[in-house]
Amino acid sequence: MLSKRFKNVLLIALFSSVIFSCKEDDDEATITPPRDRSVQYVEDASLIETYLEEHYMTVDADMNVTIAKITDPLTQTSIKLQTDYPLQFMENVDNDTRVTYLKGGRINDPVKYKLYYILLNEGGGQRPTTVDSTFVDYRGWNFSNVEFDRTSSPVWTTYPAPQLEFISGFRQIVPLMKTPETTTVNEDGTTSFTNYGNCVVFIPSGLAYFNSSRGANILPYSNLVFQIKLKGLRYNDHDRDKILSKDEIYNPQGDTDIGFFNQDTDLDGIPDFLDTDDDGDGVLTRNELKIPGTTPQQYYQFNDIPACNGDQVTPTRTKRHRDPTCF
Ligand SMILES: [Ca+2]
Ligand SMILES: [Ca+2]
Ligand SMILES: [Ca+2]
Repeated sequence: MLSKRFKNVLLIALFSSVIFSCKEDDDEATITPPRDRSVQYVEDASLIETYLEEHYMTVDADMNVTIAKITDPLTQTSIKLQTDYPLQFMENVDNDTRVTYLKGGRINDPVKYKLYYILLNEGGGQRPTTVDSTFVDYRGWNFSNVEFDRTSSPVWTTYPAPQLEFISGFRQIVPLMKTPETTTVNEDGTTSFTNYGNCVVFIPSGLAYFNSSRGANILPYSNLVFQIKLKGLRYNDHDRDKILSKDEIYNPQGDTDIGFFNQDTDLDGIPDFLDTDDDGDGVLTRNELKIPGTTPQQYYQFNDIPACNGDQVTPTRTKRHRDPTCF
């Protein structure tokens, strides 16, 4: 049963890129056993603070960032102290890497990470969630400021994509940005974007490749820097039940799990956004969303889904597709 349900997920097209946490790279090496994640993070957190204190950044006309070691403190202000592009951070960030896509399948990582970032521009369009497909330009470099990857044009990300997922620290920063305000295809076939999300993020190794390497410039336990530009977005409906995945998250504050994987209406282990029958009553969610008497068949939009018998949703009466007594 599980494999049948997951087939939907696996049908999603996969896109390759160096920054996927791919397990098949020829130049990958993994140190085992891995270090204790909490111990490693103490070291990484210190290295990140030092990096932010000992480096400065310049931003060119295209809002591309270059970071270099401070050589003249009189003219170069550290990333931490400069005020043109304020350094911000998210606290208590969990590692959302998955061992399985079942509820409770998050990687065993107790660390509450601090994720530093600089939002160069928020963007004027729509905001993705961590499970939506995004169209991104990025550049990545290590703490020696050696670049290990850059896109020449935007690439699509997708999720979940077993074996090919973007690292946790990358995916969790993208929802801070919005897509372009306008996207224009020019006569010469190129595409122009205005007012798009643009940020720089400083990722501790625990939210990156941890004990694995990726070529010569990402050694095990490397903290990484990415500049990311959000150029496009596709809101996913992973289980094709006609409810966008971004709406299949009801309780983002989980205790054993987080975000989309914490909501499992019928407690069968499959989170709602991957479950074709959310309430487990044997009737597919998409069939519970049919509006009676419509030809061709119409479906309720998420916000309009009623409780049973078309009744109003209240704090004690849930939408009908999550009520196992209603089909
Ligand atoms: Ca869905
Ligand atoms: Ca379920
Ligand atoms: Ca159902």
